[in-house]
Amino acid sequence: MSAANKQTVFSGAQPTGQLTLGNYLGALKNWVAMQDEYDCIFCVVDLHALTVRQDPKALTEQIYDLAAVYLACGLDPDKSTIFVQSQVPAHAELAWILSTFTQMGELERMTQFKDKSLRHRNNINAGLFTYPTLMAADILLYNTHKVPVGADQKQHLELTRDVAVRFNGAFKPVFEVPDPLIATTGSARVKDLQEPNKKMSKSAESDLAKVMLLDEPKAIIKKFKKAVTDSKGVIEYDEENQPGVANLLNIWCAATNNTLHTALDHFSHNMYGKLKVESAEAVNAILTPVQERYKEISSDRGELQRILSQGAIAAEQRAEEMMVKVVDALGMPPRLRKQK
Ligand code: ATP
Ligand code: LTN
Repeated sequence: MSAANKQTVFSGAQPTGQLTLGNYLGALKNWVAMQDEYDCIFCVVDLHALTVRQDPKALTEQIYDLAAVYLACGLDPDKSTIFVQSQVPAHAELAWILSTFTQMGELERMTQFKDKSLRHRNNINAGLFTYPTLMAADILLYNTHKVPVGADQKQHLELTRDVAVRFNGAFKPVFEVPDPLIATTGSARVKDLQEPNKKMSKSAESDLAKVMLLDEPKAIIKKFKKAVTDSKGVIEYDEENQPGVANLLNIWCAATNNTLHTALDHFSHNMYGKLKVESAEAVNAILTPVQERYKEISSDRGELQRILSQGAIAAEQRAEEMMVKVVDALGMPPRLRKQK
């Protein structure tokens, strides 16, 4: 199928530090699988990362690092558009416009805003509050049909849809109204290994809580062995009463592409030790090749920059086509930038 007949997919992650197994199983693994069927656009959302204070030198490294991880996981610049958000200024421009179509009350309800303002009490900046309007701009700029994300992003996607419908209703149908694509299995919400009621997050303080994509195999085994379970001693799937065991089962399923049914068949009548070790081994089997590719890709910064510039040029052209329609709908003078 040619790109013209394919539906468009957009997704992104923030360059706020190394990715976790949660990012991989909840997002990246699914992105890679969509590249043939969809016209895919994958972004390093560096403007979003500014909502938490970043050191400039570290931010540069984190941006290239994340792009290298994208490629190492299997995102392919020959199939998909891969770029850095700040290199396409239309994202920030449309975000401003969309912020005027978003109510304060809607933004106040966002759980990510509430969580992050609790964690960064001395820097509750306006960008943290309007974060979802920038995310809506990312998505709506490209006539996106599908947005593959982890379950934590569902609320932001609902807001994006509401804003698109509101704008279209006020003027004319300019934006495609996107659908979220959230896995129905446990991989959409990988949990913290120490506090299995919380999502596994890059920014968790405890090292044992999160498995990083670039962790050494030995460290991964150690983290799984120390994962918090319970005192029941039976392997059953019960998210409420045995969240730690449920999380390990979900991770094993996602890493081996097995169903929960198979997992329960395989592990019932066993002790937690076997579940922990086999989950760690399954994770190592998928991460080791990613780590090898990452080493190779990140050693050539020039090539990485070339790929990202090529992606940004392609993205910019598409974004500009949308901005032409947006300013027209709003009644503002035509864009001066040349269309290619
Ligand atoms: P932070 O933890 O710093 O808030 P994050 O990892 O949640 O960051 P991103 O890097 O922007 O944020 O997330 C990239 C993608 O990974 C998103 O699609 C998000 O839904 C997904 N994701 C993040 N954590 C998990 C998790 N624990 N389980 C499943 N998917 C996740
Ligand atoms: N908020 C998202 C990252 C993100 C995103 C997007 C995801 C920014 N813009 C557009 C999908 C589509 C997160 O995962 N924390």
